[in-house]
Amino acid sequence: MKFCTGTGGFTAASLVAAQAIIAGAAAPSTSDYSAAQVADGTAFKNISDIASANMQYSADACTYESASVRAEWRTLDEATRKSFTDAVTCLSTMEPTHMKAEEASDYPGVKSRFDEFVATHINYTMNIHDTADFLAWHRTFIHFWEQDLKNLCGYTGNLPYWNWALDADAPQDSPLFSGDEYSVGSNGKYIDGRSDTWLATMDFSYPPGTGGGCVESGPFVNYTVNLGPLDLPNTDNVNSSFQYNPRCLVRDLNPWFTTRYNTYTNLTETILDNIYIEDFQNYMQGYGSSTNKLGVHGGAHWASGGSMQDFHSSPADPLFFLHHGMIDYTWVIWQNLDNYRRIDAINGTSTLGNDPPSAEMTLDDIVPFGFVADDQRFGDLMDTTAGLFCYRYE
Ligand SMILES: *[C@@H]1O[C@H](CO)[C@@H](O)[C@H](O)[C@H]1NC(C)=O
Ligand SMILES: *[C@@H]1O[C@H](CO)[C@@H](O)[C@H](O)[C@H]1NC(C)=O
Ligand SMILES: *[C@@H]1O[C@H](CO)[C@@H](O)[C@H](O)[C@H]1NC(C)=O
Ligand SMILES: *[C@@H]1O[C@H](CO)[C@@H](O)[C@H](O)[C@H]1NC(C)=O
Ligand SMILES: *[C@@H]1O[C@H](CO)[C@@H](O)[C@H](O)[C@H]1NC(C)=O
Ligand SMILES: *[C@@H]1O[C@H](CO)[C@@H](O)[C@H](O)[C@H]1NC(C)=O
Ligand SMILES: [Cu+2]
Repeated sequence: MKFCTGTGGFTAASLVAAQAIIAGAAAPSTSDYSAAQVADGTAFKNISDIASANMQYSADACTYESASVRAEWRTLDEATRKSFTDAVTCLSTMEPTHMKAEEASDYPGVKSRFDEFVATHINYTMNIHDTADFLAWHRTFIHFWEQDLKNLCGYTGNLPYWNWALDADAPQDSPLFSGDEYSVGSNGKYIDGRSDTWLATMDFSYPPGTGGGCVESGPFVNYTVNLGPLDLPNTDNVNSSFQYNPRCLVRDLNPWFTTRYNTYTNLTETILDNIYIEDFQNYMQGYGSSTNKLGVHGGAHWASGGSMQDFHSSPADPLFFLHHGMIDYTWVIWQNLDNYRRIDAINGTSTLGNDPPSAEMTLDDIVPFGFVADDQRFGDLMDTTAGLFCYRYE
């Protein structure tokens, strides 16, 4: 069901519910739904609709009606999907736009505009994960990438996202990875005979996925990844952060991760069981828990395989931007279920796990975007219908 635009399309009940939340009533919790509703996506749809209804009370210049709408990949028509992946290929074959000639020797792996995004994420990895600005930095990073697809490569749609909860049972069977020309490229070619991988930092081992080799059909079959990996298991990692290391795009879709970390239950509990921003951002990234070691964020990264598993260079796979669209959508719902308290809620410092210790961030801090774009004031990155942004999800 599409959500109607304009208050005329709302039922009286949803208006009352929305106003109750604006007035400060508690956001819904998991106990408002049956386990079946949490597991099958019904509860997620309901809280997404409540958050959308709340967004309509925004008094910003960007209105609910004027906001651009980011939709799930499989709901896009074929022409839009193809124009999106064509624009990504355009970005990956375009000269860098921000790196100065005298900087090129410091960044030997930066060959394209797309690589400037990857290099910037590598550069700031330790300052944008498990920090106060994890969500805001990645929101802004994918926004600038979306703007480049439009402004530099003629894409006329909006950034699509990947709702992995729809594919949690078997991501390898998802239409996203069918490998036809309207997909985001296939899974990696299946590699037989691999053994389990022990992840010492996580204290668990996981079985090989359903691919493991190069993407074999679809839009990114000829794609060249230039940067990374820096920290992958079972791989020849680079010896310097920005080393030139050209190779194919590898994927290894793995239901072992998605069934544990990316189900509708996992997604919905992330939003509903975490009232405070420090708990919400920790739960989503899998920090501070011995049972939830990856969260929905880490789960889909590990479930994708290849570059997506590399902490530093994960944006090298265009899938990163569809995954982080879903992460941003999750935050947008969380924020708008109680927008008065949550839009500007932040907690934490600017160093991963506060190691080395750094100051608590404030909304007046300047957040760096390296070769991507101008640095931004943190407080300007909190509301998707104000400042730089004017978009919503459905
Ligand atoms: C969400 O679910 C509740 C309880 O079933 C219902 O009263 C409400 O109308 C729903 N809200 C929306 C926006 O669908
Ligand atoms: C990939 O490269 C091969 C060999 O150059 C070419 O035949 C094929 O059309 C390319 N496929 C795509 C999807 O660009
Ligand atoms: C890193 O250096 C070692 C030792 O010289 C080399 O064997 C390895 O291939 C290098 N890794 C990459 C990705 O270049
Ligand atoms: C994710 O949800 C599944 C059921 O859908 C459950 O078995 C699993 O324990 C959940 N994972 C976490 C980390 O809560
Ligand atoms: C951040 O959250 C922690 C844990 O709840 C809390 O102790 C701390 O006071 C919070 N910091 C700020 C600045 O609110
Ligand atoms: C990397 O970080 C340094 C220090 O903040 C900055 O001067 C440089 O421009 C950054 N490079 C990229 C590619 O982000
Ligand atoms: Cu990241």
